[in-house]
Amino acid sequence: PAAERTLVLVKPDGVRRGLSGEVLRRIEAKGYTLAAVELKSATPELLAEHYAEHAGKPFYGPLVEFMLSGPILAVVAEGQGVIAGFRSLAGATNPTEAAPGTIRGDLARDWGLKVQQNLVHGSDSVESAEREIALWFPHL
Ligand code: DAT
Ligand code: MG
Repeated sequence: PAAERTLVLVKPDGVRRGLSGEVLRRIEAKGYTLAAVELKSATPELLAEHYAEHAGKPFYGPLVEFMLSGPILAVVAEGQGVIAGFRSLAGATNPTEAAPGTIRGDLARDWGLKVQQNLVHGSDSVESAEREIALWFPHL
């Protein structure tokens, strides 16, 4: 696989639950490198761009509201195949369906919660990764 960079976000539920370090640990344990790590507050404008592909979907409003509910740890991770590799580490979008051993499978829950509270975001393609890194880290 090619050397790549991906955008990882530890979402507000992950930061609130003190799981930022656990997510960083799993990224590093897999052999990826941390190129940037910064605690940020999202804005509606930033999220409108970040989640542009989901605009108009039924879960869009609750998703944006949730992403504004607290600080987010924004991370750029580097390594060969890291875009697909981090999505494997993250597991399926729905925490109930995410396999044990994955970040979402081990650590996220959705009893009484919503699918959007699935702890992490990871870019899904080279194009998304470049676009999302430019949004969250304009100086990189
Ligand atoms: P992923 O984050 O696995 O790339 P996605 O890009 O399809 O998933 O969706 C972005 C986020 O939106 C996802 O992390 C959680 C939320 N979401 C997706 N599908 C949903 C659904 N059916 N109901 C509620 N939230 C959903
Ligand atoms: Mg996605």
